[in-house]
Amino acid sequence: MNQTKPPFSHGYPQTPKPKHFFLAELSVIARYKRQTLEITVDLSTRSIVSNNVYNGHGYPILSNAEQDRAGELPHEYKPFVESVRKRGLNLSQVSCSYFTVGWFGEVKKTKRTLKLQCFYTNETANLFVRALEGITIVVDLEEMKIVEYYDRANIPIPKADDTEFRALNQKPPFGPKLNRFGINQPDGPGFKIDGRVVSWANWVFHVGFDIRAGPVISLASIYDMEKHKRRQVLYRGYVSEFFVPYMDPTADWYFKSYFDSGDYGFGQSQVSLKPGGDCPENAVFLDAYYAGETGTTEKTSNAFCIFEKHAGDIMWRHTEFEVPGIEEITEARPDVSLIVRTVSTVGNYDYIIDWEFKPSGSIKFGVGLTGILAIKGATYTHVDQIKEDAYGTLLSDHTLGVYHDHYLTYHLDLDVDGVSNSFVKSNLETVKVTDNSSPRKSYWTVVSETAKTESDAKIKLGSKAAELVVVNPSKKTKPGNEVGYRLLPAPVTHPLLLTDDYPQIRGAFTNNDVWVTPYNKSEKWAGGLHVDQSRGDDTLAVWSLKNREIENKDIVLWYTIGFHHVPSQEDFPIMPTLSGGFELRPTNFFERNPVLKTLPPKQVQWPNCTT
Ligand SMILES: *[C@@H]1O[C@H](CO)[C@@H](O)[C@H](O)[C@H]1NC(C)=O
Ligand SMILES: *[C@@H]1O[C@H](CO)[C@@H](O)[C@H](O)[C@H]1NC(C)=O
Ligand SMILES: *[C@@H]1O[C@H](CO)[C@@H](O)[C@H](O)[C@H]1NC(C)=O
Ligand SMILES: [Cu+2]
Repeated sequence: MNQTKPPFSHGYPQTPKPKHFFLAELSVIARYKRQTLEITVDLSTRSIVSNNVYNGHGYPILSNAEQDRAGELPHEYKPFVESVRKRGLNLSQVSCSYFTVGWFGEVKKTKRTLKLQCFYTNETANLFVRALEGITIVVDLEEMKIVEYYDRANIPIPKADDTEFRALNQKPPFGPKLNRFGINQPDGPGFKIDGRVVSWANWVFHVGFDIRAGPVISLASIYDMEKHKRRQVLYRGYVSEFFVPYMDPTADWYFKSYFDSGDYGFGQSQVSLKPGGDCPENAVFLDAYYAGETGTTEKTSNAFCIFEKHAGDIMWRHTEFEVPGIEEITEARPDVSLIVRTVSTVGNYDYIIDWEFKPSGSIKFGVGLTGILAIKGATYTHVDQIKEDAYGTLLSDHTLGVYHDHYLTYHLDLDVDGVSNSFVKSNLETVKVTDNSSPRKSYWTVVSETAKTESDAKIKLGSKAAELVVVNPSKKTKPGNEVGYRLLPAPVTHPLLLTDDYPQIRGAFTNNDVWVTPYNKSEKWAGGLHVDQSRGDDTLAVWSLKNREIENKDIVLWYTIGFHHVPSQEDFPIMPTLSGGFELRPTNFFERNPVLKTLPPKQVQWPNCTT
């Protein structure tokens, strides 16, 4: 296998577009006659280069179409129809959703199955809050039929009152009232889109789409005004896996530990963005295309929005009183950034993924969680009735919001000013003053250490103060610092499951916050290539056991941002966005502040306005 990657394009889009970049070879994963095929197609000759039958554990992403078919099965299944009748419900108002089954220590190869959970939609569009608890339905996806069915309990179905989220079904009073807001860009948008290449301010990058990863940003480079050239930053970045384990070990819930990229396809789950709500009025939209179940073209229109964000923040400022002869100096510059936004709605949850480019050279990664909590029906109507572990927060009558986590593992193939990079841990260490040379007893200093192999770069944040920098050891600034980009992580969120618990074996790529691996074309998916029912034998945690050399090489930084989620009543019936994020920030990459010479903005003249 060819391990070298295509060259980075300088001056994109000034130089001709390298056409062979992504489309010389295509890899296809198909289910055919109950087998998983890994096919490589040469597009130039339109021929199949290789065709392997995959015999390991795990299955490919489920297609939307087969999930929908599975969800219809209970309506024709007599025992289920009977369960619905027994509960006094109207079958035509029952809707079943699909949940991957995971792996819990089975030794023999398991069938390709899916579990269904059904919900009641009478009087609400918020179907996920009205679960028919106690019913287990297992579907064999190859036979497309129900192969296991239990109806264990008759737990009250949470009521529909106060669960509606559509404006048209809300009753007054409305509020809080928010005044209208307009965006005026008298000079037009500051960015250009040429095909899928976006140029804005000093940045140029490519916006790609993948059925599994969702948005893929590649070939991001920044123009250096002093060096009069475009300098490369990121070869490719995307969310490699998205692990969501729930914390309820009971019969109907224990298996709920999803891998939203590998199970459902984070790109396949992308939804059309709504102008004005999802994206501001100055946004431009792009569509996404992927192959459907039978090779048909599936389109998600408005799957991306791109816009300049003027959030009222300060890019930099200073007030100076002390210059003799000058009364007071204040220089301030407003901040602007360029956002590429997508939303993936994976069942109940909506995930907002923002890529934010700043003229200062920073790339900020925004993650927003909103949508509907996973709700468990329960007998309780008050916390005083809860004597045992309820595995969640009681949000309303018969309504538990189950505890869970969200972990997004980003694949960040940085190419800082060139392909060969190193990973440097700059530890901040306390030094004791023992020789009475200073009135101080201590200070801290920076002790840098370059990671030689993968094991040097497995980082669990929080125990030590450290700067984590990807540097180019062969490129130095005038004062001699190695040019680099530093990771500014999110608040530390470590997995709390035991490492030998089955979901955590499959999600072992979250055991460290940071990993660094040598670039390998085959190591794209942190949870493995075939994740549905995987057994954790193809994860980032396994690959990196080889402990390969990573110094002065083409390296990939893997970073996991996590959220422990203890639901609260405000998250019900729909969650105000919970936001998190992290940043890649230039560190000795530029000779000085790259936005020093950004001029103060000109006053905008609003049309039909007098002051
Ligand atoms: C069941 O629900 C359907 C669809 O909402 C409705 O048309 C029908 O009248 C309902 N039947 C009963 C018995 O309530
Ligand atoms: C649907 O909801 C309405 C209002 O709560 C109720 O009167 C009706 O009985 C419900 N129908 C069924 C079949 O559950
Ligand atoms: C690349 O990754 C694949 C899959 O993990 C592995 O089999 C192969 O040995 C790797 N190659 C190198 C050079 O590490
Ligand atoms: Cu959550």
